[in-house]
Amino acid sequence: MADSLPARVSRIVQATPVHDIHTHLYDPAQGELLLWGIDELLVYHYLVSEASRQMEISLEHFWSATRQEQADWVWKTLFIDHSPVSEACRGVVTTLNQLGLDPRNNDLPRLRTWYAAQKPDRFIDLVMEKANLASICMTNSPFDPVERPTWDRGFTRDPRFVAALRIDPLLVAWPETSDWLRTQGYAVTRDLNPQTLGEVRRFLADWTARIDSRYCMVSLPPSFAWPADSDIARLIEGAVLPHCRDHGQAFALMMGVKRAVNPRLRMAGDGVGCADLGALQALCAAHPENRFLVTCLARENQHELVVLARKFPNLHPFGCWWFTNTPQLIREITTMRLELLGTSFTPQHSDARVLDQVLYKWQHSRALLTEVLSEKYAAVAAAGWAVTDAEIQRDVSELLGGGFQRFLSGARVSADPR
Ligand code: HDL
Ligand code: ZN
Repeated sequence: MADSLPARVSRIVQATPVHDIHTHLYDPAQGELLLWGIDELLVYHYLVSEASRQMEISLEHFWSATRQEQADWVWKTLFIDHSPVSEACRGVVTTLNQLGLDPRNNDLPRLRTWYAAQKPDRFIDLVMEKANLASICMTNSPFDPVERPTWDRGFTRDPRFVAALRIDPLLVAWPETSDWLRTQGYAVTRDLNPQTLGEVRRFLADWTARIDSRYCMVSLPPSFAWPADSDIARLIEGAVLPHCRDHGQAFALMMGVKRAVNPRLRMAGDGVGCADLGALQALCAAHPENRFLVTCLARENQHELVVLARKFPNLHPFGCWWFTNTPQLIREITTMRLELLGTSFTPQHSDARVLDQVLYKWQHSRALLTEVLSEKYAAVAAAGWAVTDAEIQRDVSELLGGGFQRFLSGARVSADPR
């Protein structure tokens, strides 16, 4: 009996390698920066914020504990004392299951023993094969005092790990960052005059070349406005966008994050706010020769983002970012995008911080993409257009990174399924 439509879609989605276009993973040659293992999985900041609501100890006690003790508290709180029904908890279960480990019959010591027996290089290959990843895009920051020395020392790149230049401190903390830039040999002042903007462009060009960056990225608060009489607006207009034009780079905006809403939670303390997408509209309209990759953190911004993408071909929506990376919102957002944009967007990135996480983030996302795509193919078949497997493959390749790669290159999209 011929495969059902969902079965055909599932087979193709599972078999198509994905370009993971935004993660916090690192090249294996960058050593300890690349996190993996059960304790790192459990102290993921998504789980820390969830555990902090029900943990028997104070946050101060938790932060004073060792990583292993922290992992013990998260495991007890979210998996033993309560059922792991949240997306991040289910992710840990999926990850262990994908690794052939039954979390119900493996207590933490047994899981730690298993992980301790893994050889890092072999484990990386195993995880990338199982998750069927074509490439992993890192988040690389010249402002990170731990990461920068790895680039100063230099290392042989693993071609599976590509770079992206993260520039938040440059844009959201200009006065202080200008002082740091001077220590790096860039003749900038706090005043954003032509000389300073030129030196900022030299800094961006130097690091773009150094890491072979695929794009520039910044996360922005809900208050971000453009145009505006502000340092960030002047830096974007006078340095970042000209740099991107000169170097064929897309500019990725991650909009709507409220940093340190609760500082006591440390990395887990960030929140969300509705961004003013009028700024994005103005940027896309004023700079048609620049390419903008955009994801929004607030559910309330998603429809306006999709409508803006209909108006501006230089705007490429991507991902269900962070607090929208839940089955309910992934279904809603991906359906909205397919219904208004067809396949001209990138539905997902993993945002993984721990290598093992790509196992769950892509298993969960592939299942949801299969569900939503099958529904759309069935609807258009009922209207009189049944798709072929070759056309499904063309579309899925587009959605799982092909469209993104073409958008980065600036080429028009024209895929012929024959
Ligand atoms: O700013 C970002 O890139 C966010 O993804 C943050 O890193 C956040 O902490 C995160 O990991 N979200 O998934
Ligand atoms: Zn991220």
